[in-house]
Amino acid sequence: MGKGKRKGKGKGKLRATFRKKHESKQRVRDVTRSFREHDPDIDEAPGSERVSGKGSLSRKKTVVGTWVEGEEGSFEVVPEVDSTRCIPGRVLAVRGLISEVVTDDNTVYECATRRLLKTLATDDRHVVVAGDRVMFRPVNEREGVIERVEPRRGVLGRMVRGRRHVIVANVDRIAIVASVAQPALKPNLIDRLLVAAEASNIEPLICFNKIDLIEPAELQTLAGVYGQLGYRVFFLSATTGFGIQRLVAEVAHRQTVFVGQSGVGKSSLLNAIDPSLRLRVAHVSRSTEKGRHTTTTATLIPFARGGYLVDTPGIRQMQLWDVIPEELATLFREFRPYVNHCRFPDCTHTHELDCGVKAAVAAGKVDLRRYDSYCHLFSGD
Ligand SMILES: Nc1nc2c(ncn2[C@@H]2O[C@H](COP(=O)(O)OP(=O)(O)OP(=O)(O)O)[C@@H](O)[C@H]2O)c(=O)[nH]1
Ligand SMILES: [Mg+2]
Ligand SMILES: [Zn+2]
Repeated sequence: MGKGKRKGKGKGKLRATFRKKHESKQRVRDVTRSFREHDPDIDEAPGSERVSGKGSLSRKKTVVGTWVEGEEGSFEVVPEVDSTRCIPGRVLAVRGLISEVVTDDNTVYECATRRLLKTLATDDRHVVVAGDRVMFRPVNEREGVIERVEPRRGVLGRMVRGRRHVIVANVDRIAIVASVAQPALKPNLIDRLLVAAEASNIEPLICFNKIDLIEPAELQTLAGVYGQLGYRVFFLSATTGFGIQRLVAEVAHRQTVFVGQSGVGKSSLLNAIDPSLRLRVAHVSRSTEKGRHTTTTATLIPFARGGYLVDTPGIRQMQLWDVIPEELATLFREFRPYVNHCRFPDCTHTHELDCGVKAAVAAGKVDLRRYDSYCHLFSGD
């Protein structure tokens, strides 16, 4: 949404530049066309917008909205909507220009997005994301138009070719799924995802899946390190059902997103948690030991025991966003007691002399492998 520096809540106005309608790229799929039959101007809802200028390529409008606190204390404008015509809902999945929105009474609508929202958005591609809470205007029993996206909390995202990519919004748990074999365990990827969880203030659950493929004792050291840091660790097998009950108790009544490499068994775990889901799973190809991205878009799945489970496509690597190098050390929670012991206030804990973190590693107080992970992330690997 339109971001601003305004300090304080209340009414506000935002000037926005609008593309002229003939430039709109918004002509896909029948559902959009059917909206146009009902309402040929779906992108420009009347009422709170006034056309206040004319240009050959664009024009400006004054949008009346409310300034609200958004992510990390920034303020954004949430447009006013006609509440007599709109109902609240939650976005289950976004497929192209169409979002699947579920209402409180469990009716699912296929929704287009009002063009105003696209204009206010700082990044075109993520006007609406899975997990968003929205206000939408139904046009019939199964289609509607999203008029407003509420400010997000608990956003999981990553960088894709230098751009911010929101995977899912409004979650309160990140289940970091790793497989102990096939594909091989990658502890550095766990650390990377832990940093993402710490940065977005979402509680992580570390899930070691496919425990049936190894001797659990082989995992004690690694799991012990995470356990000592206060992270909750789960040994799981989607195949045998091992550990699943404990995970079920953890995700009930919560919004939990399952992330991890392709083929680690995210969809399989969701099927084990709720066998009625029957999500598609795929065989990991033997030659590459890589999955083939069976799941293609983040999807919220209402959980019978309350809350939502979010299945996501596998990630190959996770480029962090919004983490500046100086911040990284504080996202490794065990470094925090030592960063004040460095001789240089701007110590990066990599090459400097008299570094509190390196001293802690040498003294065995910080795990060496975790420190290596930090160095990899710091160098931008
Ligand atoms: N042995 C064993 N195999 C498992 C287990 N969990 C999943 N698998 C297998 O691992 C493969 C991949 O599982 P998926 O659930 O599709 O993996 P995913 O993480 O959802 O993969 P993407 O959707 O591509 O990201 C399938 O062949 C599953 O049968 C497990 O606990 N033990
Ligand atoms: Mg999957
Ligand atoms: Zn240092």
